[in-house]
Amino acid sequence: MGDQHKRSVTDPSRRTVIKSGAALAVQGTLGLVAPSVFGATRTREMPFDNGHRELVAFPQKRPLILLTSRPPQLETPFEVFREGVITPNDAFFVRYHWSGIPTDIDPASYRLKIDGHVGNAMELSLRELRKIADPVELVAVNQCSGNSRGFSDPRVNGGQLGNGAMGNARWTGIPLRALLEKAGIKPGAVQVSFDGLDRPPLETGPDFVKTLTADHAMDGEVMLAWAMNGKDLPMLNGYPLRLVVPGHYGTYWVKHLSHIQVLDKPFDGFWMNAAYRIPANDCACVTPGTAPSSTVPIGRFNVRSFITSHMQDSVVPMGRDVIVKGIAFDGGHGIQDVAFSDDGGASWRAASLGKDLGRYSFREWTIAFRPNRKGTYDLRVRAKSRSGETQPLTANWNPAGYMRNVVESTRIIVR
Ligand SMILES: Nc1nc2c(c(=O)[nH]1)N[C@H]1C(S)=C(S)[C@@H](COP(=O)(O)O)O[C@H]1N2
Ligand SMILES: [Mo]
Repeated sequence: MGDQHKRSVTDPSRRTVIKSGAALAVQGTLGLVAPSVFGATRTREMPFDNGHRELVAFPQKRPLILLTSRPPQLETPFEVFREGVITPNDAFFVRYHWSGIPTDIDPASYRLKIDGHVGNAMELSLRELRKIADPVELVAVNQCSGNSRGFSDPRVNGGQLGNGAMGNARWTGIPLRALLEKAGIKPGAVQVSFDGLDRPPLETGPDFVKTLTADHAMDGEVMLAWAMNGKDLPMLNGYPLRLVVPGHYGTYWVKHLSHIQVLDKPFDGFWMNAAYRIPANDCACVTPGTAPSSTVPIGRFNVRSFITSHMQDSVVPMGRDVIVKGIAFDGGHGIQDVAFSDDGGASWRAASLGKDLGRYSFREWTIAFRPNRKGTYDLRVRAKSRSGETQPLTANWNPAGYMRNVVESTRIIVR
């Protein structure tokens, strides 16, 4: 897709670059055609019923697991997480709700509108927005509420995802608070709503609009981000500007931001009041097959950990150290420790934690274990956050399949 550096809005040569027709074509145009044109290069079987998937390469993306093509919903193949704790842009998952996604955005004419309960409503170009505050950087995980939903038992409706609807990136932008202050957010503001350039295909569908409480929006951590891992956001991940809501589920990370509205009364749109709600209790769970009596909007991630060095049924030799590695993360307290078991959870010992990239990032962990018999081993990993939260040993269930964080089991074969 061309030289990413030339496409960066941080590049001083941006103006000349985007004036040339060829550069514009890569900068602001997805060039979206039927995904079959890119070819289904491979297929894979997710480890649950009806788990047959194609791997398809959309623009700016390597082949990813195709859930739907209109709109694109793409899952990261799990082996990508073995490449490192930062998820490459071209492998980062993609989630949309409506097929009316933008495929062609001119960064020169793009504007972000901010209005509502503010003293000075504004419409800002990218250049003006970037001048509001010094840029900040944060490594943070973006994870879909329905990540791992396909493992729900009993099965639930919704995209049947494996564990790849998550990714960890270094985001660059400005604090949302700086913009809200510049716009003169007024006393009495209770919520802030966020809308992007995508639209439902029919007027009757509810536009994808999300809200944060005014306090959350003003916490100084929520970001308006234009770059991901040092490059422009890929079109499918929200070019040219998206919300980054550290520690919170992806549903709040609105892409292609176009309109921010400060509200003096609670928002009552579909995507807050009907969708993305969880049972109003500590486990966000109910007895499988039942409905919750009351719900609240989904919020922060619970704690999770994964083995990334070995896939199910990997074969390793007997009598030699096996280095097992993986990742852990939570909703922002940071990882306290990661316990590892090579005997299906009968005994546990502590893994070593890798470099700390911040409390919103994936945290690498590693441990050596020496299998001394042939046969299968059931490897498990269980993280604890600095708040003391740990992963459950049996899966919690809710009707939308949100927030799965059970201790996973990876079987390996020793020969
Ligand atoms: N404009 C817009 N932003 C959106 C969505 C959407 O449908 N439209 N989906 C949200 C959901 S549910 C998730 S999980 C994240 C996924 O971010 P990604 O596609 O960059 O991985 O985007 C969020 N932002
Ligand atoms: Mo999501």
